[in-house]
Amino acid sequence: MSSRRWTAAVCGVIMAVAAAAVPARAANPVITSIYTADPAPLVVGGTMYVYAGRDEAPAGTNNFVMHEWHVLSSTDANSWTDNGAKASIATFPWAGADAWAGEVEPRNGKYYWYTSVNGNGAGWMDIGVAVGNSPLGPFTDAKGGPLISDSTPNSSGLNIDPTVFVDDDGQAYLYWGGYWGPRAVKLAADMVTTVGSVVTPSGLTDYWEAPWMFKRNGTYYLMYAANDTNGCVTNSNYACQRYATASNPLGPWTQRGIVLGQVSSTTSHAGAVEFNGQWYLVYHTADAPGGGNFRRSVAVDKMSFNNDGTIQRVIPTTGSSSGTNLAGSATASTSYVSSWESLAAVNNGGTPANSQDRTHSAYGNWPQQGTQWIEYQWPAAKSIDKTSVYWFDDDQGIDLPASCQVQYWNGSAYVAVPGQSSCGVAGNTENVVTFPTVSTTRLRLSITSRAGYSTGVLEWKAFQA
Ligand code: FUB
Repeated sequence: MSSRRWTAAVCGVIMAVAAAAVPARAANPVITSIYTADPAPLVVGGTMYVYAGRDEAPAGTNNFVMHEWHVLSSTDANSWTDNGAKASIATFPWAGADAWAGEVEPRNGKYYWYTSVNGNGAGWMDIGVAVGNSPLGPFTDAKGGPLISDSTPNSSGLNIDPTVFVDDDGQAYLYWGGYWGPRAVKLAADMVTTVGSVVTPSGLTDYWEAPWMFKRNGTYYLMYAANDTNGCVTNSNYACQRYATASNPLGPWTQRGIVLGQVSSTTSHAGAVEFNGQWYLVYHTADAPGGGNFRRSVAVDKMSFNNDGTIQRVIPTTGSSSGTNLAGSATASTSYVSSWESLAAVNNGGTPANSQDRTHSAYGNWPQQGTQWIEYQWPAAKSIDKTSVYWFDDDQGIDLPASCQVQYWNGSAYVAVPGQSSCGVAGNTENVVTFPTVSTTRLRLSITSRAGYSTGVLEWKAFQA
């Protein structure tokens, strides 16, 4: 089982943002001007809106830093606009941090925005609800306090990730929960009051977090993030999207399979919506330039159903992400790292000022000499045609190397990447190596020291072809 814990980020002063719409390019990720996560789609008329948290974590920060939610929009699911922050922690006067996942549900001409937010009181995460008169707001707190908190009887171990669904008979349902704890409760017609007891839905096999509820042809679907290694992920720090179906909105549910496999970010959070006659899956990855587990980006791909109502697995498209540094989404390993140095330095996105700059930490292998290596591994094959390395030189036991070579895993062994340009060993600069594209899950940098010295690296990048 995963040992992940979502660490609360320190909250700063929240600034109200009145941003002008920012046009974006087509292809995934759909927006790269900011990092966006936990998307929740909503179709109103001819527009698809996507409500998403903003990942603000600086490169190298291993916590969520999230203060506000943005609204993205598109009229063709291809070209996207960032309409700016339409809600923030300041929308909820009783809250103070962690603008995590949310979803907007329309009712009676109003738009109810259910969010995960840190209530800063007893317990940790709560579910709040804001209301607005249009899909773009303005939104204000609709309740004056949490709708769900740790003091709600039978609440989840982590009260996050609300999804709200209004059935054809007008009954509204709220689903939520993290830490393997899905929960559901009815909502009153006012959309801000719960009705009856909180129930624990049954049949959501391997449920981890991030539920998404919808109905199609009379069948209820509940999609959710799972992190089992029974076909879902190769490493339970990651997640996939499973789904279940039911003939009743409160279950019991039957798990049906995987909609989306493991993505490049550890978290996986998705929503599904029909727009202009086509179903779409909206999810997040770490695929944007400089992206990572806390610097995620929204992606959109088509989703299809089989005749029997089961969902075909979505094949993520990456569009024109050529040139993206893939290192942030890789798991790094090494032949040796000194106990006081940090392997995490190599792919934390730092920009060294010079080869002595430890600002973003440093990888070093003192007292080893001769040939050592660092390596990246991805859960799925990447197409790579360039790397760059910034060497660490502490003017003591670690010096610039004598030579280096880029290698890749060919399925059975590490071999030199064919046709690579010279692997540079200069200090105070990025040493770029180019080569004909290789498709691989594992890339290695083999480093040979100068006699009497060890070697080190401040940053190693691997670029998508
Ligand atoms: O973005 C913060 C949290 O990460 C969300 O609430 C979860 O669903 C996961 O994506």
